[in-house]
Amino acid sequence: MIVKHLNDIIGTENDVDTETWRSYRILLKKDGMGFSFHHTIIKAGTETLIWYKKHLEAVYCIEGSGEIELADNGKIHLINPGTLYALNGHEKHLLRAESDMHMVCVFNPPVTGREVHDKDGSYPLPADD
Ligand code: 9YT
Repeated sequence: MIVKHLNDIIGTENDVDTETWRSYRILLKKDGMGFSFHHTIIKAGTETLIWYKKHLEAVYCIEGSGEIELADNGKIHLINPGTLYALNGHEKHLLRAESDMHMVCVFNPPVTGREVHDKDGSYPLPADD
């Protein structure tokens, strides 16, 4: 059994801070669960282009508000506490935060640690996947 607290993650190598989001990576590939589990803060007033070509991600908002726009058709979905979106089609999208949005995120396959978006908004797969 694994037990962790957010306080065990903050300020460590599993606390990944970028211009538009900060991700506390609580469970990683090495934890052996088959997914990774993150608490992510999308920073207020930001827009992030994301396109997980090699991962599936589910995202559940627990605080804050914003929107997700699908790049293919311009469709916008509002996000507020209780909203879940699941990128089951590797959808390219723009994520905008009106206020700091706290999101619980699950990735399959799991991320390994320090991944940040490449120029397309994607994460690489580890060499053995
Ligand atoms: C919602 C989303 O994908 N935000 C970008 C960061 C990602 N959730 C992560 O690596 O934790």
